[in-house]
Amino acid sequence: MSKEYLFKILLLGDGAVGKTSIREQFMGKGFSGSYAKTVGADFASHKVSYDGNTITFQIFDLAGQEVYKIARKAFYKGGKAAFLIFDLQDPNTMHNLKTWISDANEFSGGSIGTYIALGNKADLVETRQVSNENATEFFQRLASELGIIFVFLETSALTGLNVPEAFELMGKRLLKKLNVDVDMPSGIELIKPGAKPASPAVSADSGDMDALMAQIGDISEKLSGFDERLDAMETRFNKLAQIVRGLVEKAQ
Ligand code: G3D
Ligand code: MG
Repeated sequence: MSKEYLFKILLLGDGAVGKTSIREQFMGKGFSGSYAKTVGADFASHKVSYDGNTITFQIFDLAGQEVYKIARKAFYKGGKAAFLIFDLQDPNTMHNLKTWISDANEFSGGSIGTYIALGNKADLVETRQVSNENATEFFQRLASELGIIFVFLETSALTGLNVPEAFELMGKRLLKKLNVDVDMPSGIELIKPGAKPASPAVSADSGDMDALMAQIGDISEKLSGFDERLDAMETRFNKLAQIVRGLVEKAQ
């Protein structure tokens, strides 16, 4: 049975990075219907279907920096997720995303829980100034600093590169948070908060320990996959690791 979902998502980022172009690319050139200019923000809605689940994306796109300052509370209210958009030609637009996130947190009252970063204008190869590695490093640092999970994709609103994919990923991440069973796109890497310190080497033998290690192995495997229930699993993982450390100490 197919169900219908409605998600308000925000396009955040400095002027001219390509927010409006990305939205237009996603909605198709010919769209004309549900589009209206509101104070400070453009609003459009677009319906798509993934694995039998129908999603209406309510897409809010800033219309201009100045007007936006007046209207930002209304703009962020009820937002579930945000695309953090920057221009691969301009590192400043990437660094400024930190401010966009803190604004989003403050003005949405914490309702925005899913972020996908888009390095846009990937088609402009000659003038590119941010490498994939630099961007990944930047978001890794930001993930650790803010305790947020990111996905980073390179897009081009001009050629359409990764634009439908970015919305599909966003839709599916949001569905997954609602415990809807969806197939996540393959090959997507999550950028998660800080690497955990390595567990101590286990040197003692014990039947109990083997069983515990098997569980830890199982959980580690799941952790490396795409799973929004990361926090709960990490807590379980850490508890089990603590028990194993206790057993190792006893055996020594
Ligand atoms: P904004 O909504 O974030 O302010 P826009 O940005 O969507 O208005 O885009 C700003 C300019 O960048 C536009 O050019 C637009 O055509 C261009 N642009 C957006 N995305 C891309 C992209 O992926 N590749 C290339 N090559 N250009 C892009 P103009 O000249 O109209 O100002
Ligand atoms: Mg715009």
